[in-house]
Amino acid sequence: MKLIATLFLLVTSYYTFAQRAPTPYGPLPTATQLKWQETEMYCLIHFGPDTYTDKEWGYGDENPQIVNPTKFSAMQIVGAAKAGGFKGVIVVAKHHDGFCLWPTKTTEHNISHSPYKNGKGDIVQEYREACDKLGMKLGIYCSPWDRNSALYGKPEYVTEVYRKQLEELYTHYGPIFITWFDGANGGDGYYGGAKETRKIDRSTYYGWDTTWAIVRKLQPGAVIFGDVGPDVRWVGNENGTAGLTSWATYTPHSPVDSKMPGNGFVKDKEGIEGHRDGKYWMPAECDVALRPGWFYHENQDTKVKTPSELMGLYYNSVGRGAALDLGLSPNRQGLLADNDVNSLQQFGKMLKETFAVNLANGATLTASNIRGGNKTKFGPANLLDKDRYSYWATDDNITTPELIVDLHNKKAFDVIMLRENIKLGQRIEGVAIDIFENEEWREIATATSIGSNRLIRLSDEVITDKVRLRITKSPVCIALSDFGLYKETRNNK
Ligand code: FUL
Repeated sequence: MKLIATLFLLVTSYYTFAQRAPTPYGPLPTATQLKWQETEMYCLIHFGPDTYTDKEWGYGDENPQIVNPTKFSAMQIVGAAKAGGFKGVIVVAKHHDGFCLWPTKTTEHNISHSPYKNGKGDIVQEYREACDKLGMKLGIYCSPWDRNSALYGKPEYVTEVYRKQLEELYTHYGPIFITWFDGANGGDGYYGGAKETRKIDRSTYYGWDTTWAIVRKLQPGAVIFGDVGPDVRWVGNENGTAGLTSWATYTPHSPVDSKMPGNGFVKDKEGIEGHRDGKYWMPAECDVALRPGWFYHENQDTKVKTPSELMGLYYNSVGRGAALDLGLSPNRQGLLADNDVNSLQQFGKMLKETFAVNLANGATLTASNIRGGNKTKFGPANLLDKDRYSYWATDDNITTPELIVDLHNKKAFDVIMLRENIKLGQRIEGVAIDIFENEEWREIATATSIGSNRLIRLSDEVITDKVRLRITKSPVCIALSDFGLYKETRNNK
């Protein structure tokens, strides 16, 4: 009897072990960060006095009367973003010139003093409604630096103006998915007529912990973006490009050892690659404008990025586990110009066509190891089921497994997609991909960081009926969730 009981115990503990998911590795994303990772691409819309003065940074003395977008259509703008495959828009509700696109109680320098809709306009609200109609997400950027405010530089600006503006924006416009904090801070400006240079201590002035607490309280579903995160980091450039190696983990470092880092006060170039041993889950966002400038300038009408250029940016951002945040610039009428609309539309089409069919679907997958032999839970079939969180995992001591993908027929592809189940952290540090050609394996690509999404774009298409994925480096057993092979739709523009 005793023997049977012991055997029973042994068998059940073996199966319990076999069912046990791998232990998570390193910092992990929160539920809001996971949603943001899935959002992948959104736009950042700059419109305001600069649109009318042809500037990028208004001084703060602009007359609200100049802002009059007689044909403003949030539907046209958000609709063009949607056609481009973007899932949301971030509205620049106030830029450095201090002009507020919503009728705020905090300053006279706002849309209600412009002729737009006879002073009854609320552009933030119009974006909210367009987003709701089109199934798009809304985000908000309210510039900390305010070149109009007489109080800028004093503590009261932060407590009585800036934080009150955030409270208005986070209270009256429904749920937002991201709140965007800019790093450009302090310098010369109008400042209520003082017309002087005001410097602030970028490390302490905004009291970021207290400011972020407003987001957490009023918009718990929003991630916070900034040079120092805390949820999403700036990538450290405005080229739309994360590092070829880009870790989701990061520790913001201050340029001055004795001071805390802050937005505009961080070793920002470290954001390009992140840190493998970073203390926080803080993936990168890559912001880049569709035109050379963030605001509309007529003389840039012919310099709109082409669909192919946008495709390149997509690989360099989303394809490296980061997000793509593309700047859009409505013109003086309050519309996106034709070139911008066309480029977005064609880019959206290319993207959709490229990723419509995973050429690995229907393949036979053979893994060198499956965790606990449990095919259903941890087998490689999970790589093709379109669920970002079901995954192929190996036993704890197996860190460099292989997977053979038998496509049965010869297929041509030039993009490889890999994704980890990031609920278990970022685990893999190196992979190699081979194709079977002339009766032997030939290596065609290698990559380092994988994380939420990794797209390897080959310079030329390859044709094969068998692909091999080798995990070459991982500190712990793997948890890979997706494998894809795609043929890119290219055009010459
Ligand atoms: C920068 C700002 O200074 C630019 O004007 C623009 O808003 C860009 C998105 O962020 O830091």
